[in-house]
Amino acid sequence: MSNGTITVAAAQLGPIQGAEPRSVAVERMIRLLDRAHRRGVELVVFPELALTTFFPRHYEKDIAEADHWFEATMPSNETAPLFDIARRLRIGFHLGYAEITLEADETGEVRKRRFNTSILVSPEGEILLKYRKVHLPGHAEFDPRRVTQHLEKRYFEVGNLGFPVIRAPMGGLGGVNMGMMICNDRRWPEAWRVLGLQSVELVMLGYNTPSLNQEAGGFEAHHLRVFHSHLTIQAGCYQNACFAVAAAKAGTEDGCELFGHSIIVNPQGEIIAMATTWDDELITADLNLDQCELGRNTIFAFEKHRRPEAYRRITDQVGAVDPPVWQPSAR
Ligand code: CDT
Repeated sequence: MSNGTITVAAAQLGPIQGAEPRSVAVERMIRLLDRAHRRGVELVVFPELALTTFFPRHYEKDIAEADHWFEATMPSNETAPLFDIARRLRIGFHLGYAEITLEADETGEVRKRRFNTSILVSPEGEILLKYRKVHLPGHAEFDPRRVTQHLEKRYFEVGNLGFPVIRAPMGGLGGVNMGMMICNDRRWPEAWRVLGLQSVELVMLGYNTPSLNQEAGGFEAHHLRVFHSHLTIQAGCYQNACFAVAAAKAGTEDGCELFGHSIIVNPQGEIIAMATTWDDELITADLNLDQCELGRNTIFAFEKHRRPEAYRRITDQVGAVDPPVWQPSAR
């Protein structure tokens, strides 16, 4: 049986400055959608927090002072034009944004909750799937040693929707198994495997990654930052026999450099398209979903080869423990 081919794009965004309103970003995204349409693209992936600057670099003592970066509804007045144009062009899209919601927490208390969220929107303009970022990097309090803050742990709660996958029509195809992760999630093989265990064929992910790792004291070379980003996406695709479309925010935002290098990867782990600018840029590829079959039916036929009884530490334990120390046998 043929699963068919879908034409996809990663719509990398150049920098969005803190002072720029949503309407500027939305206009740029509409231009990219238009360009995508002219190239026959059926599904466009926009980055993480695509509507604003990467605001977790800005500290607010009172978290509520940061609420203006968040969306309380989707679509909102400002994002409705994006939904309208996509619907008119019959293009599906993936969008990352900061979500604020009044929702019950695990104790049942209804309160303001904030998540780093992405959605998948159908060519008819319907939200097919929502994901809330699970792996939140950075720190919760102002860190005076850092030149630039990374306050995701301050502004967002850990996502509570797991790693969902949905099968839905997309482009000319009757059904594509689609899942999402956001930025730092791509570095965690557990996230990929949870998607793989739901037969994901296409993983969409957006990211904002600074060129400088301040936790490494500036000693991690720029080329390694890009290498590690690509390495994790390529490994995730290969080990789970799926495609990925990874769209970056790029360039210098509010004085902080983001490294871009958006890519599209096939189930062999090969990069089949890559952005070469640090600006708004559309990279496209035709994905033949039959290419997921080889890995899925041979080396990564999960049902034949996985041994979950040997993986219990993965769900039972969070941090690493020390191994037992070898003792020389008594003579
Ligand atoms: N947005 C995001 O998750 N960025 C992280 C940078 C971590 S540096 C504190 C990433 O993993 O790319």
